[in-house]
Amino acid sequence: MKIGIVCYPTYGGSGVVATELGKALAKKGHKVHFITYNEPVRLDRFHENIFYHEVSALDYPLFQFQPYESALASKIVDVVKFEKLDLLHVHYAIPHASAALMAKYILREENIHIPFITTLHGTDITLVGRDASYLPVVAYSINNSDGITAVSESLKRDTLLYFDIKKPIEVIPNFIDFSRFKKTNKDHFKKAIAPNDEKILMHVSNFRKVKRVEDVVRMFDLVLKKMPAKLILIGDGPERIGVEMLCRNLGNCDQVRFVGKQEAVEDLLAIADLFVLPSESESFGLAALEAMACEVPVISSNAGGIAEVNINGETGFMSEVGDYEDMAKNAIYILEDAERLRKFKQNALKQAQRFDLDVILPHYEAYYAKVCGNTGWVEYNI
Ligand code: GMT
Repeated sequence: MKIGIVCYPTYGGSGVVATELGKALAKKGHKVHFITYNEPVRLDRFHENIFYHEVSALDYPLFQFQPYESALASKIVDVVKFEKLDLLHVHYAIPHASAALMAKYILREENIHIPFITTLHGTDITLVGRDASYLPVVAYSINNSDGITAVSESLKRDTLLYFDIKKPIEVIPNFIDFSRFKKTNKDHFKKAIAPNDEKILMHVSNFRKVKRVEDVVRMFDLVLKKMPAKLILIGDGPERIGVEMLCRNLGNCDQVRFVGKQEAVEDLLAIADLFVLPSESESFGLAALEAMACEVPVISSNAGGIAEVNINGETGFMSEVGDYEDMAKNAIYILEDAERLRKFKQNALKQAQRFDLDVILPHYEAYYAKVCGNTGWVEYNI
């Protein structure tokens, strides 16, 4: 098939899922056209079946806000026509679904039919999309998508709760590429970070409020009172300064390391004993899945779709949002017994295998075929 993928090119769940999906589809012989305002960060090397089309929005002094949605819709029209795409797959509803819908309507005037699938990722529904400033457009463009997928059952429920959706939503969960995310020996990192064999706790996020990174630091502080430990915080974002201040106030800065955005997260996950994800809202929790693939158990909140990934008492533990004391208690329980920790690590890997890319990718391909009605794209099929 010739597939157009519209996504955010930045670090972050939806962009990562879209890019990894595109790369996997390209490997299977599909021609994948990324349509974004920057080259996606995970699109790091040349592949003969991957193409990149940059959306450039003309700036003009009149614009207080650049009309990106119009520029994107125009680019989609151009790429669909010129590259003769069979299908568009847009990730994160805002503003990608409405831009795709506008492009679809424009192309219809020229008798070109382009189906599009909208994949809902999380905050496009739970936080931003349901805000009155976007809701009518988001609801309309989801309802007029040719296919809708959500990354978890929980997100599907939330979508039906917040919007009047008239079409079926297919749940296709996030996936993991085990050729990249697996436990490897990084003893030299471990020695550098935890020279006295301290337990290593880890957190990866975009440091937005919804991630509750302060809870990570607070729970870690309680763990520290029971055993020697180190905390590695990966990522960057608006909350980072507040989190750094909290470490100073708690006096645990020597045990906490902020490493910023990292390309090779898997190299750091290889030395972690526990992953901490206390989010207030989380449609799936791809970061937790990446940790589990590297055999790292998860201490998390029970928000949203996390329960579909982290199995309470098996692959880690879940607590109520904000209950960092319970999170610390659970962390200590796992870490204080070597055999218990080993078992949790084993379970984490086993659970992650359910989300293997090779298992999930065929679901997307089958859904593409269903949405395209098995017509119109067969000639390009490999
Ligand atoms: O977590 C974020 O803030 C990034 C966000 C995104 O859309 O880029 O992630 C969302 O999509 C991921 C991939 O589907 C999910 O694994 C995350 O759980 C989800 N984040 C939230 O729901 C907060």
